Amino acid sequence: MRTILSPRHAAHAGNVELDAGAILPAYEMPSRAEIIKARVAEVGLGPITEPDEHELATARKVHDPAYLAFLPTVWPEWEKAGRGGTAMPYVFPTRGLRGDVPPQAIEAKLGFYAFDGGATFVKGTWEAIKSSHDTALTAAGLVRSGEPAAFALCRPPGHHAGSNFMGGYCFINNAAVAAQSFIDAGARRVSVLDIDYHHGNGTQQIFYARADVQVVNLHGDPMTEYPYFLGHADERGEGEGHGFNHNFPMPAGTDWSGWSAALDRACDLVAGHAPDVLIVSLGVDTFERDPISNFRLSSADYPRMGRRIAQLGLPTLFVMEGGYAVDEIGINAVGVLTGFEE
Ligand code: Q9C
Ligand code: ZN
Repeated sequence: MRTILSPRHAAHAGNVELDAGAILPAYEMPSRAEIIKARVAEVGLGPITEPDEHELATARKVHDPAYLAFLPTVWPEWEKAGRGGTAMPYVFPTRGLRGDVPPQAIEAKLGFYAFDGGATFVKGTWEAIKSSHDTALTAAGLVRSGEPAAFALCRPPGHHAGSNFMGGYCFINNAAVAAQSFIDAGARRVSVLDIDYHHGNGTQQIFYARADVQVVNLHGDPMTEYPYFLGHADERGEGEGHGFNHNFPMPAGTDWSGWSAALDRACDLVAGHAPDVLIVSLGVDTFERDPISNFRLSSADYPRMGRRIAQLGLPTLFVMEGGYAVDEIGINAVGVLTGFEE
């Protein structure tokens, strides 16, 4: 299968994050994409090409246009306010505060459009966000034109970004934009299977009231795992979307036996939806040595998961999400893809 990757991802670099009482370099760093790219080349998965430019019109159907318009303004406004370093939100309109009046100060706008401090900006961040969005849409176009599968090597990732919020290293929800692009091109049903360690809270929120895009999530139990405030098993969708959202929260320490049982159930739900296309939100932070996660999958498990997904027999778009064990991220992410192609 073809891999789409933009060199512009690398402009999103040098960010810091708050972690366990300290300010550390962000775990989401450029080498992640470069190591995956190197592994794609090493195993000969297929050609690696750059994305085409795409308008934000599709993104405006899954994100609030005002939120999308805000993203490119962050760094210029941050600089105009005399600041440098990493632009990071730190005040949020939580329960009991007003969340309906967009403020003027840039540090307040950041919090207005965020659920945590984990989506941070440096000078090149918007350029990288846009290139990641273009990567997803370009790879989606390949699947639309008949490729059995494609790999969108998106960076930054997207599944924590909701209709009007960023967080967890995510700004534009690349998988959601791709799903919308398939619907706009005539697909009647799409499934998003999110296998990142963290619950895809943004993807769930975007499609929660929709029956056309089914969302199935496998993840760490939000009682103890980030992003905490969404991802419980009783969240089934609302209105027309009721029955089209499925969550499989699992305890810390889950290994292949428990995880693969959930994957089997998730795949049965996808098959039941009979989608025209499957989008896999591909995170490999389920790995046993991931520095910020608590599952125990081994490198040998990733090809197994690819094989199970391939059994669905669906046109499949893989969209890169998380994974922070950088040394093994190439072996693990590409392992899913080679397993899929076997
Ligand atoms: N500061 C994705 O995998 N941080 N995002 C956890 C450490 C947030 C993960 C606490 C993790 C976000 C795309
Ligand atoms: Zn994750």
